[in-house]
Amino acid sequence: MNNYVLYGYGESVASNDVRLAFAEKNIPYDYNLVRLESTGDHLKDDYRKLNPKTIVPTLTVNGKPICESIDIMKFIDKEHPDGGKLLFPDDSDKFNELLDYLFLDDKKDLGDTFGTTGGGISVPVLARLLCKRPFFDVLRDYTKHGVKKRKLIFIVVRLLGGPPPGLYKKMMYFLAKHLVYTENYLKHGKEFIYGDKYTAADCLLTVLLHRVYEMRFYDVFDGKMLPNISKYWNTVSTRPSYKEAIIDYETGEWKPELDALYGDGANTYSEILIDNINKILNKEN
Ligand SMILES: N[C@@H](CCC(=O)N[C@@H](CS)C(=O)NCC(=O)O)C(=O)O
Repeated sequence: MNNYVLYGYGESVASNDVRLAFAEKNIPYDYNLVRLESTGDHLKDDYRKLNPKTIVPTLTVNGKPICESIDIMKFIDKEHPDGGKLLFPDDSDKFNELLDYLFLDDKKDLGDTFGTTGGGISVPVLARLLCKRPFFDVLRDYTKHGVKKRKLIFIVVRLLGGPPPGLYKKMMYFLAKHLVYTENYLKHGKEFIYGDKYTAADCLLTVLLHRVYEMRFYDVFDGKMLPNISKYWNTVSTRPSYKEAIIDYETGEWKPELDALYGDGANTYSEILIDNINKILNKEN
């Protein structure tokens, strides 16, 4: 029996992807919380030894690390074929393209795919968490970040205390585009994104939609503009794995920051997002 230890953070897209895969496959594991922006624990030497890119998640299998979330998901799927209940049911171009689109690929730019947009729309919260630390500590730690293009981004965000001007507005356009693409993809009328069976693509999409909800873009889910997404969200967020892998692992660090940003209301950029969605939908019709 393998000994699995998962290193992750509660409100992290890629950690949620992996926890969801573990929950769907009913595989037990030990868990180590690695705090990110609020403390910079992922940038310390002991974690860097496990994951030179200094990002979460990492899974150790009998002490040996596997670093990319998608590789971890593929590994456990292969190790636990589960009588054919597979998260990666085939290796077709169609399935791999969908995974690429939904995966948080740190080599791509923010907003390029739905997967990288999840990070982009989180920047206001990340900025507030970074601001809990003195600027020079952030500067010292992030110049050693294992993903080159993230070094400057985090330092600038800490300096400004929020997203650089224009960036969040741009993210609203990207998010609108990816939501409409997903809405159209779901026109196939099947229960899950890749068809009748739950797959790894559903782990990724559930987590992205959770991020959209968590960032308080509530209108997306009201069933008016994007009915297929609404229906899909209802299906995946009522599966036991959603609470087990996502809600039960929240650190509690995000909620006060979201309250400070938006009170008890919706994201202040909701109208801009909705406007973008409507423009894209109108152009299509
Ligand atoms: N491609 C990587 C991306 C992992 C990633 O970007 N993790 C984020 C949290 S979702 C992280 O560690 N952020 C902290 C940082 O970059 O400093 C994977 O899927 O494992």
